[in-house]
Amino acid sequence: LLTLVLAFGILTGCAKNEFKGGTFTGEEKGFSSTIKVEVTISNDKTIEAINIVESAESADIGEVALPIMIEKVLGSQSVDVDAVSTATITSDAFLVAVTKAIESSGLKVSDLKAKEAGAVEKKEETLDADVVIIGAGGAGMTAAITAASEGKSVIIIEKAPIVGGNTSRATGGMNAAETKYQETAGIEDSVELFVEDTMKGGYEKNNKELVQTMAEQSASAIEFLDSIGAHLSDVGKAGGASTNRSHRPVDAEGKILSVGSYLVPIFEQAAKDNNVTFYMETEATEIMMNEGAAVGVKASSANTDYTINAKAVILATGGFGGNLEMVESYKPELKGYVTTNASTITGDGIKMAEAVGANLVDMAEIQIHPTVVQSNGALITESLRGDGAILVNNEGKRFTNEVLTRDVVSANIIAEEGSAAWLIVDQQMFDDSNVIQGYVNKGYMIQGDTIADLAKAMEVDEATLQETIDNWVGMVKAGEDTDFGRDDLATVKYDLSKAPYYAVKIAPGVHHTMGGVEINTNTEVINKNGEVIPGLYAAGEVTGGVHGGNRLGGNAVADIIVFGRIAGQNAATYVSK
Ligand code: FAD
Ligand code: MEZ
Repeated sequence: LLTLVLAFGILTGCAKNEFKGGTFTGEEKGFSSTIKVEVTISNDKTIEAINIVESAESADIGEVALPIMIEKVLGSQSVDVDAVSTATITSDAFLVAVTKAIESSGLKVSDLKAKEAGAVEKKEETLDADVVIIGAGGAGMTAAITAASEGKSVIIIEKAPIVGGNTSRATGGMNAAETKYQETAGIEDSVELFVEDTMKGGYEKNNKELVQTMAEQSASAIEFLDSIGAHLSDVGKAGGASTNRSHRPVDAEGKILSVGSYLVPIFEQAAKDNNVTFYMETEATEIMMNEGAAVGVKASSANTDYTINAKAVILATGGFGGNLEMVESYKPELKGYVTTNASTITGDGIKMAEAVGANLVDMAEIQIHPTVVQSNGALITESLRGDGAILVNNEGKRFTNEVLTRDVVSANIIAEEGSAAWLIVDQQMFDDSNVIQGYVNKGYMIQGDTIADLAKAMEVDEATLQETIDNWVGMVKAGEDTDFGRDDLATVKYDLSKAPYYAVKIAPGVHHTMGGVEINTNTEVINKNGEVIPGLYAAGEVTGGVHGGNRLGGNAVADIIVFGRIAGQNAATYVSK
């Protein structure tokens, strides 16, 4: 949830033909930070230099804010400049995000330099904890809260400048069955049905015991979230689910919120309240072993090399969807795809675990998500389709059941002309969703006062789009999708009958890495001989097996909370022995 206040201004005193950027501030719910940036742009619209005047706290803020600022620059100024200055970027993670943001906005980057680290002499420091956790995403922080609330001393190491990882990006919701929120809404569901849907969605390649554990403990995971002040009270539909089980937060006015940016500040606060110690911008490089058991972690920050002695280690580093080289090495056909992932999600935990003998499973099972903005990898949440948004092709016609599993919807989009499609929502959906309002504010969606206006903006045939939407409204009213057999039209939340309309052009992008470190239902890491590696636990996207050949939307947040709790609990028990 990012609200940006742009305070943009051309710096005065520049020589003629020289342009320098301006400053802006960003504010994010739960914490705030300020970034001040000077940008130098040459007359061929190459960014010659970026000077971060004040250090950025958040790579994500940079990813969103910088393109907006650059757009303002290029939109409000004829850029006939020829100035070069040296860039000073204070954080490598931020540099990566900024570079990605600039490139995705269609500009060239010619001279970005990371601050020279040369002069800093590194210290060495030894730390001790009962449990050390690598990665402050959803799985890591859930494990931390759980182990710390058992009275254990917990250190969590995070290589990014902010907590949250991919969890901060999670949008649509968290799957859970037999919850009090489903009961209140009169939704019938069961653990068995949740298991069945997940196994079917994963082509039965999933580790069924892990799936059973996730489904059985999903309702208590929702209770756990309630206990720390996170209430996922609205229940929507995700692709491949037989019923509504995607739990999501709403604001005081009942508007739907993104699940991840809602949860992460609550996790962070709960962890701090339980005396968990965070080491930020600190990268774990090695799991320390003694006589076959994990006994700590080596890690490094800009000025310190750490040896962290611990009685148990929990890996929670996420997957490798932000490392497109690694993605390509396991699945060459994904070369050239954009990614929805944060740039820090690079498979480090998988590599560290493999180095100490862990078995890896399902590494080639990598998911593409159907609805991704191609200029920057921004995900357009599947929950919009679950709520009633439709997909149309370049002719303005529907071509798929929108709530099939995401691998199938992706394949159906790829089969269309241009391998892309449009997702359409109406004013009612816009009014009820902070998420959609965010997409419009970020410039992802175009608007039309009427269907004809929207068709013009999309450059599709007006009569065809009109017919598609009229037909859809009629089918929702009748409760039956006679075109593509979508089976939820009797209960779908919105019918697309209220103008104005909004559309976003999308195509598939790399989204989730289903493979990773093998674990058992206690989250203990398994070695290549099928034995437990004592003291080593893993939870979340770093693991493999839960999602098999295709993850269902909403199942990753269930995975990280359920297995994060199990990892925290079992690590605490192990260190007490
Ligand atoms: P992450 O949250 O990715 O956290 C891993 C952390 O480890 C990161 O902070 C990273 O910086 C850190 N780290 C990595 N390597 C190191 C190292 N060497 N040293 C120190 N720290 C390290 N799933 C759903 O169920 N529902 C959704 O609605 C949903 N929406 C999504 C939307 C987007 C755009 C994306 C990308 C994913 C979405 N997912 C969703 C998937 C889900 O968000 C992730 O699978 C899940 O959050 C992963 O959580 P995690 O804790 O395992 O890892
Ligand atoms: O589980 C997911 O990845 C998910 C629901 C994403 C989304 O479309 O919101």
